[in-house]
Amino acid sequence: MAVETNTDLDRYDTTGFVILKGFYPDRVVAAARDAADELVERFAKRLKASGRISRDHAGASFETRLARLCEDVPDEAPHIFRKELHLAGMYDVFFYPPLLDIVESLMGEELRLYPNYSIRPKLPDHAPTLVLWHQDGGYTYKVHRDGDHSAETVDALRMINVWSPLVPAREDNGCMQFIPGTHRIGMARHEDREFYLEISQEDLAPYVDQAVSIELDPGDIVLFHNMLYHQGLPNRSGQVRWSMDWRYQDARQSTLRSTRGHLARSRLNPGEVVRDANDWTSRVFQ
Ligand SMILES: O=C(O)CCC(=O)C(=O)O
Repeated sequence: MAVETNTDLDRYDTTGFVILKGFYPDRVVAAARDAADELVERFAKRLKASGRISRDHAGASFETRLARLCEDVPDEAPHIFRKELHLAGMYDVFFYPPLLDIVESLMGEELRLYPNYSIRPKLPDHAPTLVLWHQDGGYTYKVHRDGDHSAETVDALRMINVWSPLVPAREDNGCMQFIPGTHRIGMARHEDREFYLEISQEDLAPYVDQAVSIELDPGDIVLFHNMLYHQGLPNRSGQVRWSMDWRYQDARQSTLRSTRGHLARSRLNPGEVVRDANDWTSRVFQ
């Protein structure tokens, strides 16, 4: 499979994505990894307290500890962390000024952190973390029916997704794959599978041979359009593929969900913008 290296922001409109290598300084990556570590520690403490595990694998590496813990309690394996992300270490990731500058240049100065921000531990060979071919808009249209919105309304959302790994992401451990240009072809039909939606074979087949793998290192980010066809490959390695994904939206639009997100930049409502890490940790997922 071709590994894509489009780093040209001017091609974002055409391809629907851009890779920015070495974007975050080491301190931001380290703080985000510490946040993820903290989530694992809380998970281990909860299992220990309930007597479901006898060993907390505290000496295991960041890349392996969660997998070791889950070997004993596979039914408890987390597939995503969302509400838990109001941690200081995540503030610099989501509200990093150079990132907001780029997003502002693409989408304007009213920016919301969309109420869909995640840390994903993709465990080895673990179906509940294997995200199938989809458009994010497919979930907004089919799953989040909080509003009575049409496919066209979803397509008109001005939104930019960001994905960044906390460990090197390669084809063998479940990197992302995109199909360039598919953000321009409108809403695909999405079918329900056991854990996720999947674009129907009829809508996927004409494009799937153009898929590219997005191999990234910690500190790299990829920005992509929320209507782009994308998937995460299976994790065939023995370690956890840790990653973060989040989205910004033009804050003048509705989220089309009952949750409102948090303002990242605004001239219209400056008092509501998340001010700093303390402000972020005092807020909740909404
Ligand atoms: O991380 C993955 O494997 C999938 C993430 C994804 O589909 C997304 O960020 O929209």
